Amino acid sequence: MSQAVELPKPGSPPSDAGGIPPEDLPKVYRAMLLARLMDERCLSLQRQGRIGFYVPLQGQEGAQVACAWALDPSDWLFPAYRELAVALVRGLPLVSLFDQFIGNAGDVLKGRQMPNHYGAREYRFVTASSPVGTQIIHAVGAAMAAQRKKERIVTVTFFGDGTTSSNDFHSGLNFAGVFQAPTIFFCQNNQWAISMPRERQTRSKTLAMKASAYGIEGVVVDGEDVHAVYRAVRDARRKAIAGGGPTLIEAQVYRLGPHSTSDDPKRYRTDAELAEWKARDSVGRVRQELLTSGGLTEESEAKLLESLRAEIAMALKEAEGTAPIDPSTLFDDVFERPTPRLDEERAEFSKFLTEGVLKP
Ligand SMILES: Cc1ncc(C[n+]2csc(CCOP(=O)(O)OP(=O)(O)O)c2C)c(N)n1
Ligand SMILES: [Mg+2]
Repeated sequence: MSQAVELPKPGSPPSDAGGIPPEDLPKVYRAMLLARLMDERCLSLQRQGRIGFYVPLQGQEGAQVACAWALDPSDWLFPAYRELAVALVRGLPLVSLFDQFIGNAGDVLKGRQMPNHYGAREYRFVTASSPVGTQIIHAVGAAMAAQRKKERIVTVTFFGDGTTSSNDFHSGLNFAGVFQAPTIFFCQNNQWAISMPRERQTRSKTLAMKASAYGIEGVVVDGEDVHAVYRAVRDARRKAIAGGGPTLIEAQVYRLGPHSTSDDPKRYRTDAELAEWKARDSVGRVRQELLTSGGLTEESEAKLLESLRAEIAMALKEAEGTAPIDPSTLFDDVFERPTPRLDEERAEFSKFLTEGVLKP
């Protein structure tokens, strides 16, 4: 494994000064555990054929929760497909996530996205982008709009190491640099772009250094250290709001699981590499910090796990009990007002659904 920066040794104590407020740390840990349990559940649901597709996030919980913790609910988020923990911190209800995974009548996206491509306007969490990097230019555009409207918000876009090779990454950073857009580029360098290792992705020593070509500040943080991530995002947000422009943050993490439910990482990486990163896992580090400070005991943790599992099971039960989406809703939202031709097509389709015949 080639590392761009020196990471702390496994088991190192987390950095503290100016990190996550101590009173928030139990809530941060709860969010991290919820994300991990949801992740396990969604993987098994896909294996059982109850959802079609899922993109796991294990190993990236700390970076995601700490980043989301440092933001304001008024900030707009432009995620890729792996940001489940960000969505949970934002407040997207579990049941609405399951509704989207299943594509039932409760799905706010009306079954028009692939499973796992959730989003919710209400939480300023834009629908996940699958073509890598497209969300980056959207985030910069939204930040430029906010800037013109004098709104004191930032936009945050999430993407991976591989995405720093996409055209949209470079276009986005260039515009953001020129216009000093209040955007935080949050890159989770999880060391792999499917089966392509980080060192074969680019000759750049770090991904953060790519920012300097666009006149933007780039910083590298240990993404398994929630305090370091929180500080970096909080500082980047303060700077952007004060008119200081964008920041590219490279959070060094590791994808512990497969790229997606269609991937088998055993085919391209070693157990030794996995073990090395597991020892640095943010979940274990925050757990240790809380056990040491007395913010958590083995008993309180067991209770917490039980209640989170129950919360997930309840939401899943509700979503699985919701009716399938009505296929004729596919004619909704095509135009602001339906046209006569669209109404005719809808009627024809409804007849097909009930009688199984289409007009010759
Ligand atoms: C424009 C485009 N090219 C290729 C793909 C296929 N693809 C899906 S995910 C992925 C790897 C992305 O890696 P990275 O940016 O590191 O994010 P990660 O999946 O590791 O979180 C690729 C190449 C795609 N979705 N979009
Ligand atoms: Mg990656």
